[in-house]
Amino acid sequence: MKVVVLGGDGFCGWPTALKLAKEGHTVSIVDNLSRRDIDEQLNSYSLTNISSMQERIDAARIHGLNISFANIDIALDYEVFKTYISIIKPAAIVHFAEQRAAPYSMISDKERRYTVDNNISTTHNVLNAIVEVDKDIHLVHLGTMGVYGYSKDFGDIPEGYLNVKINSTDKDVDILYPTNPGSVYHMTKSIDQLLFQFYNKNWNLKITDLHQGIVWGAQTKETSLDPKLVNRFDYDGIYGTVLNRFLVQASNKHDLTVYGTGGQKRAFIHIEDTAKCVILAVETPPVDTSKVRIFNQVSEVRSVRELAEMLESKISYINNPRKELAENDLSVSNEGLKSLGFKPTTLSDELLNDVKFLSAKNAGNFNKDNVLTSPEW
Ligand code: NAD
Ligand code: USQ
Repeated sequence: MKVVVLGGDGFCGWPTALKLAKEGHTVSIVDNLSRRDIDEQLNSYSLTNISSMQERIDAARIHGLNISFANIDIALDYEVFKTYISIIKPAAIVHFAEQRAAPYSMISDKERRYTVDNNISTTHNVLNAIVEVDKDIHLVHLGTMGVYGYSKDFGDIPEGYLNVKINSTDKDVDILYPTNPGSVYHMTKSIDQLLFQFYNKNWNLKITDLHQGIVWGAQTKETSLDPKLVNRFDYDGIYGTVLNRFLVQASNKHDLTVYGTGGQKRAFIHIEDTAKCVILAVETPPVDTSKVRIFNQVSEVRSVRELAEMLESKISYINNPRKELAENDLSVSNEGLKSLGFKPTTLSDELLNDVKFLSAKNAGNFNKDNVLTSPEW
Protein backbone atom coordinates (compact mmCIF):
# COMPACT_ATOMS: atom_id res chain seq x y z
CA MET A 1 0.00 0.00 0.00
CA LYS A 2 1.24 3.55 -0.69
CA VAL A 3 1.39 5.43 2.61
CA VAL A 4 2.40 9.05 3.22
CA VAL A 5 3.68 9.72 6.77
CA LEU A 6 3.33 13.36 7.78
CA GLY A 7 5.76 14.26 10.56
CA GLY A 8 7.90 11.22 9.68
CA ASP A 9 11.08 12.79 11.06
CA GLY A 10 9.63 12.89 14.58
CA PHE A 11 9.78 10.63 17.63
CA CYS A 12 6.72 8.55 16.67
CA GLY A 13 6.78 9.18 12.91
CA TRP A 14 10.28 7.90 12.13
CA PRO A 15 9.93 4.44 13.76
CA THR A 16 6.45 4.10 12.25
CA ALA A 17 7.72 4.96 8.75
CA LEU A 18 10.49 2.35 9.11
CA LYS A 19 8.10 -0.33 10.34
CA LEU A 20 5.60 0.42 7.54
CA ALA A 21 8.46 0.01 5.04
CA LYS A 22 9.52 -3.21 6.76
CA GLU A 23 5.96 -4.51 6.33
CA GLY A 24 6.30 -3.95 2.59
CA HIS A 25 4.45 -0.65 2.21
CA THR A 26 5.69 2.12 -0.09
CA VAL A 27 6.44 4.94 2.31
CA SER A 28 6.86 8.67 1.65
CA ILE A 29 7.65 11.05 4.50
CA VAL A 30 6.58 14.71 4.54
CA ASP A 31 8.17 16.86 7.26
CA ASN A 32 9.30 20.48 7.49
CA LEU A 33 11.95 19.58 10.13
CA SER A 34 10.41 22.17 12.48
CA ARG A 35 11.09 19.94 15.48
CA ARG A 36 14.81 20.14 14.77
CA ASP A 37 14.47 23.96 14.58
CA ILE A 38 12.76 23.92 18.00
CA ASP A 39 15.77 21.98 19.40
CA GLU A 40 17.90 24.95 18.35
CA GLN A 41 15.42 27.48 19.73
CA LEU A 42 15.32 25.74 23.12
CA ASN A 43 19.02 24.85 23.06
CA SER A 44 17.93 21.40 24.09
CA TYR A 45 18.64 18.37 21.95
CA SER A 46 17.75 14.72 21.64
CA LEU A 47 19.78 12.59 24.05
CA THR A 48 20.62 10.34 21.11
CA ASN A 49 22.67 11.69 18.21
CA ILE A 50 20.09 11.71 15.45
CA SER A 51 21.22 11.66 11.84
CA SER A 52 20.11 14.18 9.25
CA MET A 53 17.04 13.20 7.25
CA GLN A 54 19.18 12.40 4.21
CA GLU A 55 21.47 10.14 6.29
CA ARG A 56 18.41 8.41 7.74
CA ILE A 57 16.95 7.73 4.29
CA ASP A 58 20.32 6.47 2.95
CA ALA A 59 20.87 4.19 5.98
CA ALA A 60 17.32 2.81 5.73
CA ARG A 61 17.92 1.94 2.06
CA ILE A 62 21.02 -0.10 3.00
CA HIS A 63 18.71 -2.21 5.17
CA GLY A 64 16.22 -2.67 2.34
CA LEU A 65 13.79 -0.06 3.65
CA ASN A 66 13.00 2.33 0.80
CA ILE A 67 11.51 5.61 1.99
CA SER A 68 11.28 8.90 0.14
CA PHE A 69 11.23 12.33 1.77
CA ALA A 70 9.77 15.74 0.91
CA ASN A 71 10.43 18.85 2.98
CA ILE A 72 7.06 20.64 2.95
CA ASP A 73 5.44 22.86 5.57
CA ILE A 74 1.91 21.44 5.47
CA ALA A 75 0.48 24.40 7.39
CA LEU A 76 2.03 27.07 5.16
CA ASP A 77 2.54 25.46 1.73
CA TYR A 78 -0.90 24.05 0.95
CA GLU A 79 -0.62 24.11 -2.86
CA VAL A 80 2.76 22.35 -2.80
CA PHE A 81 1.36 19.75 -0.42
CA LYS A 82 -1.80 19.18 -2.50
CA THR A 83 0.30 18.72 -5.66
CA TYR A 84 2.56 16.29 -3.80
CA ILE A 85 -0.42 14.18 -2.71
CA SER A 86 -1.83 14.20 -6.25
CA ILE A 87 1.52 12.89 -7.56
CA ILE A 88 2.06 10.21 -4.90
CA LYS A 89 -1.61 9.06 -4.88
CA PRO A 90 -1.44 7.32 -1.47
CA ALA A 91 -4.07 4.90 -0.20
CA ALA A 92 -3.47 6.23 3.34
CA ILE A 93 -2.02 9.30 5.02
CA VAL A 94 -0.72 8.99 8.59
CA HIS A 95 -0.77 12.41 10.27
CA PHE A 96 1.78 12.99 13.06
CA ALA A 97 2.72 16.51 11.93
CA GLU A 98 1.78 18.77 14.83
CA GLN A 99 3.54 20.68 17.62
CA ARG A 100 3.03 18.10 20.34
CA ALA A 101 4.42 19.40 23.65
CA ALA A 102 1.93 20.77 26.19
CA PRO A 103 4.67 22.79 28.00
CA TYR A 104 5.92 24.28 24.70
CA SER A 105 2.36 25.41 23.88
CA MET A 106 2.19 27.24 27.24
CA ILE A 107 5.51 29.17 27.16
CA SER A 108 4.12 32.51 25.92
CA ASP A 109 1.76 34.07 23.36
CA LYS A 110 4.27 33.28 20.60
CA GLU A 111 4.16 29.52 21.25
CA ARG A 112 0.41 29.47 22.02
CA ARG A 113 -0.30 31.10 18.65
CA TYR A 114 2.23 28.98 16.78
CA THR A 115 0.75 25.76 18.18
CA VAL A 116 -2.81 26.70 17.19
CA ASP A 117 -1.82 28.09 13.77
CA ASN A 118 0.44 25.16 12.94
CA ASN A 119 -1.71 22.31 14.22
CA ILE A 120 -5.09 23.49 13.03
CA SER A 121 -3.83 24.61 9.60
CA THR A 122 -1.94 21.36 9.12
CA THR A 123 -4.96 19.21 9.90
CA HIS A 124 -7.31 21.39 7.86
CA ASN A 125 -4.94 21.42 4.88
CA VAL A 126 -4.61 17.64 4.96
CA LEU A 127 -8.41 17.29 4.92
CA ASN A 128 -8.69 19.72 2.02
CA ALA A 129 -6.03 17.96 -0.01
CA ILE A 130 -7.94 14.68 0.47
CA VAL A 131 -11.23 16.27 -0.64
CA GLU A 132 -9.59 17.76 -3.74
CA VAL A 133 -7.29 14.88 -4.76
CA ASP A 134 -9.08 11.65 -3.78
CA LYS A 135 -11.87 11.30 -1.19
CA ASP A 136 -11.02 7.63 -0.82
CA ILE A 137 -7.67 8.27 0.92
CA HIS A 138 -7.82 6.91 4.48
CA LEU A 139 -6.59 9.49 7.01
CA VAL A 140 -5.05 8.07 10.20
CA HIS A 141 -4.47 10.87 12.71
CA LEU A 142 -2.59 10.78 15.98
CA GLY A 143 -4.79 12.37 18.61
CA THR A 144 -4.30 12.29 22.36
CA MET A 145 -5.90 10.95 25.53
CA GLY A 146 -5.72 14.56 26.71
CA VAL A 147 -8.85 15.47 24.74
CA TYR A 148 -10.91 13.61 27.35
CA GLY A 149 -9.25 15.13 30.38
CA TYR A 150 -8.12 12.48 32.83
CA SER A 151 -11.04 11.90 35.15
CA LYS A 152 -13.74 9.34 35.75
CA ASP A 153 -16.45 12.01 35.77
CA PHE A 154 -18.32 10.01 33.10
CA GLY A 155 -17.00 6.61 34.20
CA ASP A 156 -14.43 4.63 32.23
CA ILE A 157 -13.18 6.52 29.17
CA PRO A 158 -14.86 5.09 26.06
CA GLU A 159 -13.41 5.28 22.53
CA GLY A 160 -14.32 8.75 21.33
CA TYR A 161 -18.07 8.69 21.86
CA LEU A 162 -20.09 8.93 25.04
CA ASN A 163 -23.48 7.25 25.21
CA VAL A 164 -25.90 9.68 26.88
CA LYS A 165 -29.59 9.68 27.64
CA ILE A 166 -31.48 12.81 26.52
CA ASN A 167 -33.90 13.69 29.32
CA SER A 168 -36.43 15.47 27.08
CA THR A 169 -36.82 12.57 24.64
CA ASP A 170 -35.74 9.68 26.83
CA LYS A 171 -33.53 8.48 23.95
CA ASP A 172 -29.93 7.19 24.05
CA VAL A 173 -27.43 8.78 21.66
CA ASP A 174 -23.67 8.65 21.09
CA ILE A 175 -22.08 12.09 21.24
CA LEU A 176 -18.44 13.09 20.73
CA TYR A 177 -16.96 12.85 24.25
CA PRO A 178 -17.03 16.34 25.85
CA THR A 179 -13.48 17.61 25.59
CA ASN A 180 -11.51 18.82 28.60
CA PRO A 181 -8.03 19.83 27.39
CA GLY A 182 -5.33 20.85 29.87
CA SER A 183 -3.09 22.92 27.57
CA VAL A 184 -3.23 24.86 24.30
CA TYR A 185 -1.62 21.85 22.62
CA HIS A 186 -4.31 19.47 23.91
CA MET A 187 -6.94 22.05 22.87
CA THR A 188 -5.73 21.85 19.24
CA LYS A 189 -6.40 18.10 19.30
CA SER A 190 -9.92 18.80 20.54
CA ILE A 191 -10.45 21.18 17.62
CA ASP A 192 -9.01 18.58 15.22
CA GLN A 193 -11.87 16.29 16.27
CA LEU A 194 -14.49 18.81 15.10
CA LEU A 195 -12.70 19.24 11.77
CA PHE A 196 -12.77 15.46 11.34
CA GLN A 197 -16.43 15.24 12.31
CA PHE A 198 -17.44 17.86 9.73
CA TYR A 199 -15.30 16.56 6.86
CA ASN A 200 -16.57 13.06 7.52
CA LYS A 201 -20.21 14.23 7.62
CA ASN A 202 -19.99 16.37 4.50
CA TRP A 203 -17.66 14.36 2.24
CA ASN A 204 -17.89 10.97 3.91
CA LEU A 205 -14.11 10.93 4.39
CA LYS A 206 -12.56 7.78 5.83
CA ILE A 207 -10.90 8.91 9.06
CA THR A 208 -9.34 7.07 12.00
CA ASP A 209 -8.41 9.21 15.02
CA LEU A 210 -6.05 7.43 17.42
CA HIS A 211 -6.17 8.94 20.90
CA GLN A 212 -2.75 8.00 22.09
CA GLY A 213 -1.41 7.94 25.64
CA ILE A 214 2.11 8.97 26.67
CA VAL A 215 4.71 7.22 24.54
CA TRP A 216 7.77 5.83 26.28
CA GLY A 217 10.89 4.00 25.14
CA ALA A 218 12.92 5.16 22.18
CA GLN A 219 14.01 2.32 20.00
CA THR A 220 12.09 -0.19 17.91
CA LYS A 221 13.39 -3.26 16.08
CA GLU A 222 13.99 -1.15 12.97
CA THR A 223 15.59 1.93 14.58
CA SER A 224 18.02 -0.46 16.30
CA LEU A 225 19.24 -1.87 12.97
CA ASP A 226 21.85 0.87 12.51
CA PRO A 227 23.18 3.79 14.63
CA LYS A 228 22.15 6.10 11.78
CA LEU A 229 18.52 5.00 12.22
CA VAL A 230 18.43 5.81 15.95
CA ASN A 231 15.25 7.52 17.14
CA ARG A 232 15.18 10.92 18.81
CA PHE A 233 14.89 10.83 22.61
CA ASP A 234 13.70 13.92 24.49
CA TYR A 235 14.36 14.23 28.22
CA ASP A 236 14.09 18.01 28.76
CA GLY A 237 11.37 19.84 30.72
CA ILE A 238 9.48 20.84 27.56
CA TYR A 239 9.48 17.86 25.17
CA GLY A 240 10.58 15.04 27.47
CA THR A 241 7.67 12.91 28.63
CA VAL A 242 7.47 11.65 32.16
CA LEU A 243 8.65 8.02 32.08
CA ASN A 244 11.48 8.67 29.61
CA ARG A 245 12.56 11.61 31.76
CA PHE A 246 12.58 9.47 34.90
CA LEU A 247 14.64 6.77 33.16
CA VAL A 248 17.24 9.30 31.99
CA GLN A 249 17.28 10.95 35.41
CA ALA A 250 17.77 7.57 37.12
CA SER A 251 20.67 6.62 34.88
CA ASN A 252 22.32 10.04 35.41
CA LYS A 253 21.93 10.04 39.21
CA HIS A 254 19.52 12.99 39.04
CA ASP A 255 16.58 13.06 41.47
CA LEU A 256 13.33 11.99 39.85
CA THR A 257 11.24 15.10 39.24
CA VAL A 258 7.74 14.20 40.39
CA TYR A 259 5.40 17.18 39.93
CA GLY A 260 3.06 17.68 42.89
CA THR A 261 2.19 14.48 44.73
CA GLY A 262 2.64 12.25 41.67
CA GLY A 263 -1.01 11.23 42.01
CA GLN A 264 -1.64 12.00 38.32
CA LYS A 265 -2.73 8.84 36.52
CA ARG A 266 -2.03 8.64 32.79
CA ALA A 267 -2.22 6.06 30.01
CA PHE A 268 1.08 4.80 28.54
CA ILE A 269 2.23 3.00 25.42
CA HIS A 270 5.66 1.79 24.28
CA ILE A 271 7.02 3.21 21.00
CA GLU A 272 7.10 -0.25 19.41
CA ASP A 273 3.35 -0.53 20.07
CA THR A 274 2.75 2.95 18.65
CA ALA A 275 4.14 1.86 15.30
CA LYS A 276 2.31 -1.48 15.41
CA CYS A 277 -1.06 0.13 16.22
CA VAL A 278 -0.74 2.68 13.41
CA ILE A 279 0.03 -0.14 10.98
CA LEU A 280 -3.03 -2.07 12.19
CA ALA A 281 -5.19 1.01 11.60
CA VAL A 282 -3.69 1.62 8.14
CA GLU A 283 -4.08 -2.00 7.05
CA THR A 284 -7.66 -2.21 8.34
CA PRO A 285 -9.49 0.90 7.12
CA PRO A 286 -12.94 1.52 8.58
CA VAL A 287 -15.78 -0.18 6.72
CA ASP A 288 -18.48 1.98 8.29
CA THR A 289 -17.71 5.59 7.35
CA SER A 290 -20.90 7.04 8.83
CA LYS A 291 -18.75 8.53 11.59
CA VAL A 292 -15.09 9.07 12.44
CA ARG A 293 -13.53 5.87 13.79
CA ILE A 294 -11.89 6.63 17.13
CA PHE A 295 -9.61 4.24 19.02
CA ASN A 296 -7.70 4.76 22.25
CA GLN A 297 -4.08 3.85 21.52
CA VAL A 298 -2.94 2.91 25.01
CA SER A 299 -1.45 -0.10 26.74
CA GLU A 300 -1.80 0.57 30.48
CA VAL A 301 -2.63 3.18 33.10
CA ARG A 302 -0.10 4.14 35.80
CA SER A 303 0.33 6.99 38.24
CA VAL A 304 3.41 9.21 38.08
CA ARG A 305 4.27 8.30 41.69
CA GLU A 306 4.03 4.58 40.93
CA LEU A 307 6.46 4.96 38.00
CA ALA A 308 8.93 6.92 40.10
CA GLU A 309 8.80 4.39 42.95
CA MET A 310 9.35 1.53 40.50
CA LEU A 311 12.74 2.98 39.52
CA GLU A 312 14.09 2.91 43.08
CA SER A 313 15.91 6.25 42.74
CA LYS A 314 15.78 9.33 44.95
CA ILE A 315 12.56 11.28 44.32
CA SER A 316 12.18 15.07 44.50
CA TYR A 317 8.60 16.28 44.87
CA ILE A 318 8.48 19.56 42.95
CA ASN A 319 5.74 22.23 42.91
CA ASN A 320 3.62 21.26 39.93
CA PRO A 321 4.18 23.83 37.15
CA ARG A 322 0.92 22.72 35.49
CA LYS A 323 -2.73 23.39 36.17
CA GLU A 324 -4.05 19.83 36.50
CA LEU A 325 -5.75 17.55 39.00
CA ALA A 326 -3.32 16.63 41.79
CA GLU A 327 -4.83 13.16 42.03
CA ASN A 328 -7.14 11.44 39.57
CA ASP A 329 -8.59 8.06 38.84
CA LEU A 330 -8.46 6.83 35.24
CA SER A 331 -9.70 3.81 33.37
CA VAL A 332 -9.55 3.63 29.58
CA SER A 333 -11.01 1.27 26.99
CA ASN A 334 -8.65 0.01 24.27
CA GLU A 335 -10.97 -2.61 22.83
CA GLY A 336 -10.99 -1.15 19.29
CA LEU A 337 -7.33 -1.75 18.51
CA LYS A 338 -7.40 -5.04 20.40
CA SER A 339 -10.23 -6.17 18.11
CA LEU A 340 -7.84 -5.56 15.19
CA GLY A 341 -5.19 -7.77 16.84
CA PHE A 342 -3.29 -5.33 19.11
CA LYS A 343 -1.55 -7.12 21.99
CA PRO A 344 -0.40 -4.41 24.41
CA THR A 345 3.19 -4.52 25.66
CA THR A 346 3.22 -3.52 29.30
CA LEU A 347 6.08 -2.15 31.41
CA SER A 348 8.73 -4.73 32.06
CA ASP A 349 12.19 -4.63 33.60
CA GLU A 350 13.65 -5.67 30.26
CA LEU A 351 12.10 -2.75 28.39
CA LEU A 352 12.92 -0.29 31.17
CA ASN A 353 16.52 -1.53 31.13
CA ASP A 354 16.70 -1.04 27.34
CA VAL A 355 15.96 2.65 27.83
CA LYS A 356 18.38 2.96 30.76
CA PHE A 357 21.05 1.31 28.62
CA LEU A 358 20.45 3.74 25.74
CA SER A 359 20.50 6.60 28.22
CA ALA A 360 23.77 5.48 29.79
CA LYS A 361 25.32 5.09 26.32
CA ASN A 362 24.42 8.71 25.54
CA ALA A 363 25.20 10.11 29.01
CA GLY A 364 27.66 12.59 27.48
CA ASN A 365 24.70 14.43 25.91
CA PHE A 366 22.77 14.78 29.20
CA ASN A 367 22.52 18.43 30.21
CA LYS A 368 21.04 18.81 33.69
CA ASP A 369 20.23 22.49 33.00
CA ASN A 370 17.54 21.26 30.58
CA VAL A 371 15.71 19.10 33.12
CA LEU A 372 13.60 21.67 34.96
CA THR A 373 12.64 24.01 32.14
CA SER A 374 8.85 23.69 32.11
CA PRO A 375 6.88 26.94 32.01
CA GLU A 376 4.22 27.42 34.69
CA TRP A 377 0.57 27.71 33.78
P1 NAD B 1 7.53 15.14 17.24
O1 NAD B 1 7.55 16.59 17.54
O2 NAD B 1 8.75 14.34 17.54
O3 NAD B 1 7.18 14.93 15.68
C1 NAD B 1 6.30 15.74 14.96
C2 NAD B 1 6.89 15.94 13.59
O4 NAD B 1 6.00 16.75 12.80
C3 NAD B 1 8.23 16.68 13.64
O5 NAD B 1 9.21 15.96 12.93
C4 NAD B 1 7.93 18.03 13.01
O6 NAD B 1 9.05 18.57 12.31
C5 NAD B 1 6.76 17.72 12.10
N1 NAD B 1 5.87 18.86 11.82
C6 NAD B 1 5.26 19.67 12.73
N2 NAD B 1 4.58 20.64 12.09
C7 NAD B 1 4.73 20.41 10.75
C8 NAD B 1 4.27 21.09 9.59
N3 NAD B 1 3.54 22.21 9.67
N4 NAD B 1 4.60 20.59 8.38
C9 NAD B 1 5.38 19.48 8.27
N5 NAD B 1 5.86 18.81 9.35
C10 NAD B 1 5.53 19.27 10.58
O7 NAD B 1 6.26 14.53 17.96
P2 NAD B 1 5.89 13.00 18.26
O8 NAD B 1 6.19 12.73 19.66
O9 NAD B 1 6.45 12.14 17.19
O10 NAD B 1 4.31 13.05 18.10
C11 NAD B 1 3.70 12.79 16.85
C12 NAD B 1 2.19 12.90 16.97
O11 NAD B 1 1.74 11.95 17.93
C13 NAD B 1 1.75 14.27 17.45
O12 NAD B 1 0.64 14.70 16.71
C14 NAD B 1 1.39 14.05 18.91
O13 NAD B 1 0.35 14.90 19.28
C15 NAD B 1 0.95 12.60 18.92
N6 NAD B 1 1.20 11.99 20.24
C16 NAD B 1 2.47 11.91 20.75
C17 NAD B 1 2.67 11.36 22.02
C18 NAD B 1 4.03 11.27 22.65
O14 NAD B 1 4.12 10.87 23.84
N7 NAD B 1 5.12 11.61 21.96
C19 NAD B 1 1.56 10.88 22.73
C20 NAD B 1 0.29 10.98 22.20
C21 NAD B 1 0.12 11.55 20.94
N1 USQ C 1 5.21 14.97 35.09
C1 USQ C 1 5.93 14.85 36.27
N2 USQ C 1 7.27 15.05 36.23
C2 USQ C 1 7.94 15.34 35.08
C3 USQ C 1 7.20 15.44 33.88
C4 USQ C 1 5.84 15.27 33.93
O1 USQ C 1 5.39 14.58 37.34
O2 USQ C 1 9.16 15.49 35.14
C5 USQ C 1 3.76 14.74 35.10
C6 USQ C 1 2.93 15.88 34.53
O3 USQ C 1 2.63 16.82 35.52
C7 USQ C 1 1.71 15.13 34.01
C8 USQ C 1 2.24 13.76 33.61
O4 USQ C 1 3.51 13.62 34.25
O5 USQ C 1 0.79 14.94 35.02
C9 USQ C 1 2.42 13.57 32.12
O6 USQ C 1 3.24 14.60 31.58
P1 USQ C 1 4.04 14.36 30.21
O7 USQ C 1 4.88 15.56 29.95
O8 USQ C 1 4.70 13.04 30.24
O9 USQ C 1 2.84 14.21 29.15
P2 USQ C 1 1.84 15.28 28.50
O10 USQ C 1 2.21 16.67 28.79
O11 USQ C 1 0.46 14.87 28.87
O12 USQ C 1 2.03 15.06 26.94
C10 USQ C 1 2.48 13.84 26.35
C11 USQ C 1 2.89 14.17 24.91
C12 USQ C 1 1.67 14.64 24.14
C13 USQ C 1 0.56 13.60 24.24
C14 USQ C 1 0.23 13.27 25.69
C15 USQ C 1 -0.68 12.07 25.80
O13 USQ C 1 3.91 15.17 24.90
O14 USQ C 1 2.01 14.83 22.77
O15 USQ C 1 -0.60 14.08 23.62
O16 USQ C 1 1.45 12.88 26.37
S1 USQ C 1 -1.74 12.14 27.20
O17 USQ C 1 -0.94 12.54 28.37
O18 USQ C 1 -2.30 10.83 27.41
O19 USQ C 1 -2.74 13.15 26.93
